[in-house]
Amino acid sequence: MTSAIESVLRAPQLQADLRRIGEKVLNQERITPDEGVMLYEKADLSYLAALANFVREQKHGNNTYFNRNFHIEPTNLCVYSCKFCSYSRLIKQKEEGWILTKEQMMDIVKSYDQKPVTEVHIVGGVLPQMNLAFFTDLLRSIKQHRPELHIKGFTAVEYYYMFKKAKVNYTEGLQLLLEAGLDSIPGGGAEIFHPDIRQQICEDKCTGQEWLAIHEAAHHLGIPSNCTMLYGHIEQYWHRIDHLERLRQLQDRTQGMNCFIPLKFRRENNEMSYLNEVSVLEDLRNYAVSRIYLDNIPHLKAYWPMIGKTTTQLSLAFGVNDIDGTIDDTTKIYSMAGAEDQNPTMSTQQLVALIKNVGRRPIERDSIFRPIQDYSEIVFPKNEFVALPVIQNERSN
Ligand code: V47
Ligand code: SF4
Repeated sequence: MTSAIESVLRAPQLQADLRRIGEKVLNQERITPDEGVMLYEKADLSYLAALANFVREQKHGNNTYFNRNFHIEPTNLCVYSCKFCSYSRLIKQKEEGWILTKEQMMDIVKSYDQKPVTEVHIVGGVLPQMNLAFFTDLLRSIKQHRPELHIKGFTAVEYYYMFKKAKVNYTEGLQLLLEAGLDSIPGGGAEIFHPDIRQQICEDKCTGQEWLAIHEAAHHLGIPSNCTMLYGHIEQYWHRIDHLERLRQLQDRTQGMNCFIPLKFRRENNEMSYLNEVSVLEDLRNYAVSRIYLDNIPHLKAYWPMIGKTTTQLSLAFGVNDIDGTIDDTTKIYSMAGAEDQNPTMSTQQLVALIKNVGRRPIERDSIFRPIQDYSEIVFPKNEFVALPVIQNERSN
């Protein structure tokens, strides 16, 4: 039987340079930066889908992952002034924001005591009082209260600021947080690494090189991380490829990144509201090229609170194999920036249905992508969570 990729490669009208790229993908060879740009600029969406889906199925078959998580956003005030961020305007405009105390954050953790969540994702604005000592204390308290809860905490931007203030180097700072209970690092703060764009959209926070160096230091300490790219604003395709190339090179050195998450620029309530948002077709194109280009990063995530549930379903045909988690209405980053879902939350049952409805296999995973439960054969009783035996020691890749 001919696979989808083999049939698109045989299409007589396919341009020779695009066919060569497709053959490379079929042979599992790496594509070059110029070929990456060419895919963005010239390839049909259907061609990209065939190539990206091939890569996705080589890596993960039909498996589509999600987890059960909640967020803590310690503050929505920030000393930095990223133009795309709906948080940063708050300090300038002296609007009311929130700053949570450690006790308030522990109350959020405790409110999940009876719930089967596996991960807390901590990310927020940057403030001087939220320093290294404050966060090591918070992590210790979370681990004391619920040792098995995975803490995915703080972007490289937050680390850069807190380590500088504490006068420690990246390794020393990360080591202190690791000892306090940090388990992994989320992918935020990467935006677009290229200085020409970074200067225009977020000039005062850490550089692309500093972001990459912090993740590299974490990987050397055995702390895994994710990575992101903020796309669909003033960047051009070659800036996106430059970004993906820097991530691919880091991953070649360390193999420390689990997952890449493209983040679509949303325009409400920020200083870049004059821009239009890119279309769903562009979102899908971007997922596909990312999947093809990042041959060494195992997982590609569609973050559903940002792009919405329908595009998330579509993305599963364009290379995506992970859709993040239940979230439980605990993040405000995207609802403040104009995402459709103002109160993002999905039950396990809804996540499973979203995946099954497009013919994929729903698997609950832990934070480092080890399978916990295969939901493909599970029928949910109405409005009930079913506790089931877990998959033992099986890795997803
Ligand atoms: O770095 C801020 C982005 C990021 C906007 O690692 C915006 O699993 C679009 O990194 N439009 C933080 N994006 C969130 C983040 C993240 C999210 C989900 C999962 C993971 C993970 C990480 O949010 C920031 C910035 O790139 N952001 N404002 C905006 N208007
Ligand atoms: Fe601060 Fe992060 Fe927003 Fe930039 S993106 S202003 S660093 S919260």
